[in-house]
Amino acid sequence: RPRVLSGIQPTAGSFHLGNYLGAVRQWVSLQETHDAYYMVVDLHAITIPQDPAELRANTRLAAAQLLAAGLDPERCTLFVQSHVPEHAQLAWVMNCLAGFGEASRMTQFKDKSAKQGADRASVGLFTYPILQVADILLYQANEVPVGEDQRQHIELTRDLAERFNGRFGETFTVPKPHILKETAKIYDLQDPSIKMSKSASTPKGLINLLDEPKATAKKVKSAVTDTETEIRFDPQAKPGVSNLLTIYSTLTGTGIPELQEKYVGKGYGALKTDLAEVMVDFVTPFRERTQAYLDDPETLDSILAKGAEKARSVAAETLATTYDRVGFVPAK
Ligand code: AQP
Repeated sequence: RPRVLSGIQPTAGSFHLGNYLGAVRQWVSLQETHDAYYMVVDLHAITIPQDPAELRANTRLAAAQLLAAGLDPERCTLFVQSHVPEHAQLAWVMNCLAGFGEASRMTQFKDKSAKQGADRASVGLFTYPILQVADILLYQANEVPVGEDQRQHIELTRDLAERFNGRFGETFTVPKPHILKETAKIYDLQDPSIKMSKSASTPKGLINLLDEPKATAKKVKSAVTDTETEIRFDPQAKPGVSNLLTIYSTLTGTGIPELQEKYVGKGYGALKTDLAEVMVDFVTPFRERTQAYLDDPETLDSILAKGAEKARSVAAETLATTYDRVGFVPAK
């Protein structure tokens, strides 16, 4: 079985619809066909200032949401990044292989550091993509299921894997991004020219899966569309309506042409009312399942402990080979 690896940050508490449709939904289906490793990336979460109690709670909350979304610990390896120390260890080696210039070209860093004021951004935020490189290479992943915003980081991973292999001998699998065209980028409901994001979206444009279903329905109903009336998938001319169609189509498994057919002669109001119902039907059981995992922290922690043990066995082997290749004397 080919291997996949991906991670999600525990920073925001609730996952948003972009995280789910762009990434987590793919994770669920890939566990059936791939040897799948999924993690809550708490090391990444401390690249911006964090409250320790919140981080601890949000890490368990993220794991609970992944299980509620359909990850099955019998079918995949689910773990917390800091439980596997090899991530930080391999990241150091990768930091020494990456060029300062190439790291400086990462657009996510530029965007995020600009928001904080460049001088205040941490060195950790700067090397965040290099830690991501280590995350992926440790597991010899063939594919990395992510949203479009992560493409540049996967490219960097490929470059560094090839550089290492060229310099020290074949060591790492060179991974490919697994990005589904339809859901690669879910857009903000109020400003469909930007991606839905926990930091850039306004509260009205961002659908958090754990919000009150009523509030979610309201956000869908007040989504920005355009001044026409026709319901047609055309991301260039009609980004708002097209975003709603993408969300509707993915959550219900109905093709976009079928949806267009269904709404011939109907207005945006009808589309929004129906999509609001679809959303409520999706988030209501999701919230309940998440809460059930949170109510049983022992089971949750033991799932994560088992996942970390399995992840470590793979990660330790890759790290040992890497240390040997770069010339470290083995510890006796
Ligand atoms: N709008 C989106 N459409 C499709 N995929 C998305 N992802 C995020 N936003 C969208 C994907 O979700 C996965 C997990 O993301 P993360 O935990 O690394 O968080 P992020 O990318 O930092 O999420 P945000 O909301 O985009 O955060 P900020 O605002 O801080 O940048 C990833 O696979 C990502 O591609």
